[in-house]
Amino acid sequence: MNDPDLATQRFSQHRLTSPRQSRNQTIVIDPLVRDLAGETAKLRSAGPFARIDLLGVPAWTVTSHAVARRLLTDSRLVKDINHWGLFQSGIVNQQWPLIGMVDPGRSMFTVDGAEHRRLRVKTAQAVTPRRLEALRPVIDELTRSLLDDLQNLDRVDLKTTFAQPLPMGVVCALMGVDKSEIPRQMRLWKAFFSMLTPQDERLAVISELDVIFTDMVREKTAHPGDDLTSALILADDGGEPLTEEEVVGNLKSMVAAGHETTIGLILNAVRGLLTHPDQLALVLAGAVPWTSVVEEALRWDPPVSHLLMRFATEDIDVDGFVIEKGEGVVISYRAIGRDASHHGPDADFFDVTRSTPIRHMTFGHGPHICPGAALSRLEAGIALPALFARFPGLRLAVPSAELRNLPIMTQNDLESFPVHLR
Ligand code: STR
Repeated sequence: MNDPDLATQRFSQHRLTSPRQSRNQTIVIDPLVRDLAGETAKLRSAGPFARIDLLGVPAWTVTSHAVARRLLTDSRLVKDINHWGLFQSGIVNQQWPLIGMVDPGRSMFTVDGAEHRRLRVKTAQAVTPRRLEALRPVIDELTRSLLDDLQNLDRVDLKTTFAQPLPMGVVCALMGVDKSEIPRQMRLWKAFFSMLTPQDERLAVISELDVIFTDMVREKTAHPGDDLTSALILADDGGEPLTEEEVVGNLKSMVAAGHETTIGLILNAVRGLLTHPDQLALVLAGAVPWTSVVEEALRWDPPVSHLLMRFATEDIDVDGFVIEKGEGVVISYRAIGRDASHHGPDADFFDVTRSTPIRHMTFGHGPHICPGAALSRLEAGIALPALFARFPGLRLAVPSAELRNLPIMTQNDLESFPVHLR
């Protein structure tokens, strides 16, 4: 179970190469994320398109900001897995460990066009400035109480004590998931995302999550509350109301996306600052706003390394490069954030004083652009200044190079984040 090679070996039956594909160099994405910086560099030098191997399954990835921007509004690239040739032929099936990332059931994450607008509009509408303002005191209060709990400690894991409980607490409050459910949510999503979880166990976790969320939607249908799940159930905009499956799908997506990504944002921002003390000093002196820290962390070290997946409904010619009908396309946001033709020759450097901090595309682009972007900015914008105000002497308890990524192929999240608070 902890043998690092197991995860890859199990899927050797999926290994396949067509003659056309084998002409290209293939970059194997490491399921255990042992060298993310090295992987990003390789992808960048192969760009704007790179052939990648996802546990034996081939796909294209896009590593160029400009090309990704074009493709993300191209209606010939869709999210419905039924357009994937390797899925149609059965080569990709329930045994592939990433199936739950690509085929999580019907939700705004998996449909396009008019159907997508119908599924998405209520969720996106709910994350309005007004709803966010209503959440601000919740975030303030949770931040304060987590920091209070750390008050008399010195060496702690900032992940389990702060970066993780904050976004999970916030998204559960937003969606109406009961507080008592949080430990179980954490355990299930951890198993869902980890590439070390055996596939039969992951499929059981997915079923368990489906049961939990379906029960919750039934309960809220009978007794609506003041939460986004109830709002999704009740929403009446003149169109077809969302089905139970659709509400469950959106709810699952929001809980998954709303915690796993924001953990990475908070930790990666803290790591950037602690490893660039001159820049931290500028921020603490008020010379650089916290918003610039958040945007630079999003660009330089995004919480999402690779976004799976889109499928070509017909051949798509991008400047002479053809994505063939039925092929799968990944967007590699971490490589895109380092695109020198967009961010300049210093793209590889963390620099909170950049004059164009917001030009990154880490939240995506086009119809599927992250509906939680404003919420994550709000959370990080509260959490980071509060953390450094409370513990101005905050420092890493291990060398930055020793921080390990979680074995989550698509995400950029850390195993733990040991710090000294004073
Ligand atoms: C996890 C499993 C599930 O039940 C529903 C979804 C849909 C939304 C996905 C989520 C997934 C995995 C993490 C994602 C999220 C949308 C944004 C988030 C991909 C597949 C990111 O990491 C960008």
